[in-house]
Amino acid sequence: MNRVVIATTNPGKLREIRRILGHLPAAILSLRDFPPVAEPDETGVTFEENARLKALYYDAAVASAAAPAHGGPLCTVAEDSGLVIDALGGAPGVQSARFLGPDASYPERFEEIFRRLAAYPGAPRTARFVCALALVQGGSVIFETTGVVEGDIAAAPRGERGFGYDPIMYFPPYGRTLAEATDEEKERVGHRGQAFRRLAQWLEGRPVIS
Ligand code: ITT
Repeated sequence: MNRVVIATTNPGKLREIRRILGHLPAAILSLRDFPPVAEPDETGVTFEENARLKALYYDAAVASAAAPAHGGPLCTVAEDSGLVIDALGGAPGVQSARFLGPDASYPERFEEIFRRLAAYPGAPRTARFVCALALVQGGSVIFETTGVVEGDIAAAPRGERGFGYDPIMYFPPYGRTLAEATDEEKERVGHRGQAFRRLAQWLEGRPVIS
Protein backbone atom coordinates (compact mmCIF):
# COMPACT_ATOMS: atom_id res chain seq x y z
CA MET A 1 0.00 0.00 0.00
CA ASN A 2 1.27 3.50 -0.78
CA ARG A 3 2.10 5.73 2.18
CA VAL A 4 1.66 9.39 1.36
CA VAL A 5 2.78 12.19 3.68
CA ILE A 6 0.77 15.39 3.19
CA ALA A 7 3.35 18.06 3.93
CA THR A 8 1.46 21.18 4.92
CA THR A 9 1.26 23.27 8.08
CA ASN A 10 -2.08 24.80 7.01
CA PRO A 11 -5.06 23.07 8.71
CA GLY A 12 -7.53 24.35 6.07
CA LYS A 13 -5.51 22.75 3.28
CA LEU A 14 -5.02 19.52 5.22
CA ARG A 15 -8.77 19.16 5.83
CA GLU A 16 -9.53 19.62 2.11
CA ILE A 17 -6.74 17.27 0.96
CA ARG A 18 -7.80 14.52 3.38
CA ARG A 19 -11.36 14.70 2.01
CA ILE A 20 -10.14 14.43 -1.60
CA LEU A 21 -7.66 11.57 -1.03
CA GLY A 22 -9.82 9.81 1.57
CA HIS A 23 -11.11 7.11 -0.79
CA LEU A 24 -7.63 5.97 -1.90
CA PRO A 25 -6.34 2.58 -0.74
CA ALA A 26 -3.30 4.39 0.68
CA ALA A 27 -2.11 5.37 4.15
CA ILE A 28 -2.51 9.15 4.32
CA LEU A 29 -0.16 10.65 6.88
CA SER A 30 0.43 14.27 7.84
CA LEU A 31 3.32 16.18 9.43
CA ARG A 32 1.59 15.63 12.79
CA ASP A 33 2.51 11.92 12.54
CA PHE A 34 6.23 12.80 12.75
CA PRO A 35 8.52 14.75 15.08
CA PRO A 36 8.29 18.49 14.33
CA VAL A 37 10.73 20.10 11.88
CA ALA A 38 11.32 23.77 10.97
CA GLU A 39 9.38 25.12 7.98
CA PRO A 40 11.38 25.75 4.78
CA ASP A 41 11.81 29.28 3.38
CA GLU A 42 9.50 29.62 0.40
CA THR A 43 11.98 31.38 -1.88
CA GLY A 44 10.49 30.37 -5.24
CA VAL A 45 8.95 32.97 -7.53
CA THR A 46 6.32 30.59 -8.92
CA PHE A 47 3.80 28.30 -7.22
CA GLU A 48 5.43 25.33 -8.99
CA GLU A 49 8.91 26.15 -7.67
CA ASN A 50 7.63 26.48 -4.13
CA ALA A 51 5.64 23.23 -4.32
CA ARG A 52 8.78 21.36 -5.44
CA LEU A 53 10.91 23.09 -2.81
CA LYS A 54 8.49 22.13 0.00
CA ALA A 55 8.00 18.54 -1.16
CA LEU A 56 11.76 17.97 -1.54
CA TYR A 57 12.46 19.57 1.84
CA TYR A 58 9.86 17.55 3.79
CA ASP A 59 10.78 14.36 1.93
CA ALA A 60 14.39 14.76 3.13
CA ALA A 61 13.61 16.14 6.61
CA VAL A 62 10.68 13.88 7.49
CA ALA A 63 9.72 11.06 5.16
CA SER A 64 13.09 9.55 4.18
CA ALA A 65 14.22 9.38 7.80
CA ALA A 66 10.94 7.83 8.95
CA ALA A 67 10.47 5.21 6.20
CA PRO A 68 11.98 2.23 8.08
CA ALA A 69 9.70 2.85 11.07
CA HIS A 70 6.68 2.96 8.74
CA GLY A 71 7.45 -0.37 7.11
CA GLY A 72 8.48 0.82 3.65
CA PRO A 73 8.92 3.76 1.31
CA LEU A 74 6.97 6.94 1.90
CA CYS A 75 6.23 9.61 -0.65
CA THR A 76 5.64 13.25 0.18
CA VAL A 77 3.15 15.62 -1.42
CA ALA A 78 3.32 19.38 -0.92
CA GLU A 79 1.43 22.15 -2.62
CA ASP A 80 1.88 25.88 -2.98
CA SER A 81 -1.24 27.89 -3.55
CA GLY A 82 -2.56 31.41 -3.47
CA LEU A 83 -4.77 34.12 -4.86
CA VAL A 84 -3.74 35.96 -8.05
CA ILE A 85 -5.54 39.28 -8.68
CA ASP A 86 -5.13 40.63 -12.22
CA ALA A 87 -5.63 44.34 -11.40
CA LEU A 88 -2.94 44.10 -8.69
CA GLY A 89 -0.31 42.67 -11.02
CA GLY A 90 -0.85 39.16 -9.68
CA ALA A 91 -0.63 40.06 -5.97
CA PRO A 92 -0.77 38.56 -3.40
CA GLY A 93 0.29 35.50 -5.48
CA VAL A 94 3.03 33.38 -3.93
CA GLN A 95 3.00 35.80 -0.97
CA SER A 96 -0.65 35.01 -0.13
CA ALA A 97 0.14 33.41 3.25
CA ARG A 98 2.46 36.31 4.14
CA PHE A 99 0.57 39.28 2.58
CA LEU A 100 0.93 42.29 4.98
CA GLY A 101 3.08 40.06 7.20
CA PRO A 102 2.65 36.51 8.48
CA ASP A 103 0.50 37.60 11.44
CA ALA A 104 -1.92 39.86 9.54
CA SER A 105 -5.56 38.79 9.89
CA TYR A 106 -7.65 37.93 6.84
CA PRO A 107 -10.05 40.88 7.48
CA GLU A 108 -6.99 43.18 7.39
CA ARG A 109 -5.83 41.58 4.15
CA PHE A 110 -9.30 41.91 2.60
CA GLU A 111 -9.45 45.63 3.53
CA GLU A 112 -6.06 46.24 1.93
CA ILE A 113 -7.08 44.41 -1.25
CA PHE A 114 -10.30 46.49 -1.47
CA ARG A 115 -8.29 49.67 -0.83
CA ARG A 116 -5.81 48.85 -3.62
CA LEU A 117 -8.57 47.84 -6.04
CA ALA A 118 -10.37 51.15 -5.35
CA ALA A 119 -7.41 52.88 -7.05
CA TYR A 120 -8.44 51.20 -10.33
CA PRO A 121 -12.22 51.83 -10.48
CA GLY A 122 -12.77 50.61 -14.05
CA ALA A 123 -10.40 47.64 -13.87
CA PRO A 124 -11.75 44.09 -14.02
CA ARG A 125 -11.88 42.32 -10.65
CA THR A 126 -10.86 39.01 -12.19
CA ALA A 127 -8.78 36.70 -10.01
CA ARG A 128 -7.85 33.05 -9.66
CA PHE A 129 -6.81 30.56 -7.02
CA VAL A 130 -3.83 28.45 -8.12
CA CYS A 131 -2.62 25.21 -6.53
CA ALA A 132 0.68 23.69 -7.73
CA LEU A 133 1.34 20.22 -6.34
CA ALA A 134 4.53 18.14 -6.30
CA LEU A 135 4.96 14.52 -5.23
CA VAL A 136 8.46 13.46 -4.20
CA GLN A 137 9.96 10.12 -3.39
CA GLY A 138 13.57 9.36 -2.50
CA GLY A 139 14.71 12.88 -3.39
CA SER A 140 13.07 13.06 -6.86
CA VAL A 141 9.92 14.75 -8.08
CA ILE A 142 7.78 11.94 -9.53
CA PHE A 143 4.51 13.78 -10.28
CA GLU A 144 3.48 17.44 -10.68
CA THR A 145 0.28 19.21 -11.62
CA THR A 146 -1.42 22.60 -11.21
CA GLY A 147 -5.11 23.39 -10.65
CA VAL A 148 -6.74 26.79 -11.24
CA VAL A 149 -10.19 28.21 -10.42
CA GLU A 150 -11.26 31.52 -11.95
CA GLY A 151 -13.46 34.07 -10.20
CA ASP A 152 -13.86 37.74 -9.27
CA ILE A 153 -12.99 39.69 -6.15
CA ALA A 154 -16.29 40.22 -4.32
CA ALA A 155 -17.51 43.70 -3.35
CA ALA A 156 -17.36 42.65 0.33
CA PRO A 157 -16.38 39.48 2.22
CA ARG A 158 -19.20 36.93 2.48
CA GLY A 159 -19.51 33.46 3.99
CA GLU A 160 -18.08 31.55 6.93
CA ARG A 161 -16.90 28.31 5.32
CA GLY A 162 -13.54 27.41 3.80
CA PHE A 163 -10.47 29.34 4.90
CA GLY A 164 -8.07 32.10 3.86
CA TYR A 165 -9.30 34.31 1.02
CA ASP A 166 -12.47 32.27 0.31
CA PRO A 167 -14.83 35.04 1.60
CA ILE A 168 -13.68 37.46 -1.14
CA MET A 169 -13.49 34.93 -3.98
CA TYR A 170 -16.79 35.21 -5.85
CA PHE A 171 -17.40 32.22 -8.12
CA PRO A 172 -19.83 33.33 -10.90
CA PRO A 173 -21.28 29.86 -11.75
CA TYR A 174 -22.43 29.47 -8.11
CA GLY A 175 -23.42 33.14 -7.69
CA ARG A 176 -21.68 33.02 -4.29
CA THR A 177 -18.24 33.29 -2.74
CA LEU A 178 -16.29 30.09 -2.10
CA ALA A 179 -16.81 30.71 1.64
CA GLU A 180 -20.57 30.44 0.99
CA ALA A 181 -20.16 27.17 -0.97
CA THR A 182 -20.30 23.80 0.79
CA ASP A 183 -17.13 21.71 1.13
CA GLU A 184 -18.38 19.48 -1.72
CA GLU A 185 -19.09 22.46 -3.98
CA LYS A 186 -15.67 24.01 -3.38
CA GLU A 187 -13.89 20.67 -3.87
CA ARG A 188 -15.71 20.05 -7.18
CA VAL A 189 -14.51 23.25 -8.85
CA GLY A 190 -11.59 24.35 -6.70
CA HIS A 191 -7.90 24.57 -7.52
CA ARG A 192 -6.95 22.06 -4.81
CA GLY A 193 -9.72 19.65 -5.80
CA GLN A 194 -8.49 19.65 -9.42
CA ALA A 195 -4.83 19.11 -8.53
CA PHE A 196 -5.41 16.43 -5.89
CA ARG A 197 -7.95 14.52 -7.99
CA ARG A 198 -5.25 14.26 -10.69
CA LEU A 199 -2.82 13.02 -8.05
CA ALA A 200 -5.39 10.46 -6.85
CA GLN A 201 -5.85 9.18 -10.42
CA TRP A 202 -2.10 8.93 -10.89
CA LEU A 203 -1.68 7.04 -7.61
CA GLU A 204 -4.53 4.68 -8.51
CA GLY A 205 -2.63 3.76 -11.68
CA ARG A 206 0.46 2.91 -9.62
CA PRO A 207 -0.89 0.80 -6.75
CA VAL A 208 2.47 0.60 -4.99
CA ILE A 209 5.29 3.11 -5.28
CA SER A 210 8.53 1.30 -4.63
P1 ITT B 1 2.09 25.25 3.83
O1 ITT B 1 3.18 25.99 3.05
O2 ITT B 1 2.62 24.66 5.10
O3 ITT B 1 1.35 24.27 2.98
P2 ITT B 1 0.83 27.86 3.84
O4 ITT B 1 -0.52 28.36 4.29
O5 ITT B 1 2.04 28.67 4.22
O6 ITT B 1 1.00 26.33 4.31
P3 ITT B 1 1.16 28.57 1.04
O7 ITT B 1 2.50 29.21 1.19
O8 ITT B 1 0.92 27.67 -0.13
O9 ITT B 1 0.78 27.67 2.29
O10 ITT B 1 0.09 29.74 1.06
C1 ITT B 1 -1.20 29.47 0.67
C2 ITT B 1 -2.07 30.66 1.06
O11 ITT B 1 -2.91 30.99 -0.05
C3 ITT B 1 -2.99 30.27 2.20
O12 ITT B 1 -2.38 30.50 3.46
C4 ITT B 1 -4.19 31.19 1.91
O13 ITT B 1 -3.92 32.50 2.36
C5 ITT B 1 -4.24 31.21 0.39
N1 ITT B 1 -5.08 30.11 -0.14
C6 ITT B 1 -4.64 28.98 -0.76
N2 ITT B 1 -5.66 28.18 -1.05
C7 ITT B 1 -6.77 28.79 -0.61
C8 ITT B 1 -8.14 28.44 -0.60
O14 ITT B 1 -8.56 27.28 -1.07
N3 ITT B 1 -9.00 29.30 -0.07
C9 ITT B 1 -8.58 30.47 0.43
N4 ITT B 1 -7.31 30.88 0.50
C10 ITT B 1 -6.40 30.04 -0.03
